[in-house]
Amino acid sequence: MRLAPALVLAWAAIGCLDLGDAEAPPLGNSSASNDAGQDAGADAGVDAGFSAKPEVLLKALLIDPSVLVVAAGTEVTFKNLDTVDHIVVEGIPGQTRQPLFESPRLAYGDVWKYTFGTAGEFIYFCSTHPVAMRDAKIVVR
Ligand SMILES: [Cu+2]
Repeated sequence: MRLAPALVLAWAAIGCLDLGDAEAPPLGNSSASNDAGQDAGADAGVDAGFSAKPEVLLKALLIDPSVLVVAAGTEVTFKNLDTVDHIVVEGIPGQTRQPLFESPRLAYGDVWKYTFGTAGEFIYFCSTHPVAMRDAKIVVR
């Protein structure tokens, strides 16, 4: 199939809008691909790639970011920026099994680091605020 350049441009623009967070379609070598690449680049990076920084902030009784994506073997930093204490625990509130990881009690400014050695998705919560701070996730690839 052969498309007129103007049609390719229009398709690229529509594709960019429609796809939004999805993967950008593989475009040809026209200038449209450069434009689309720039527009979609940030979103595609967030969706497909790793988080910019392997760091989780415990702030305002929130876990930020709620989903962190890292490569296997990454050491993730958890930092408490609240004046109340937090304890980061793998799993969900109320579970009876032993968590895969559990931080010490973190006071304001405290940092705790944990290395995620194997791929998987690890849900965690704060055991001092199990209602407000739960269902956060570390995705390890
Ligand atoms: Cu907490």
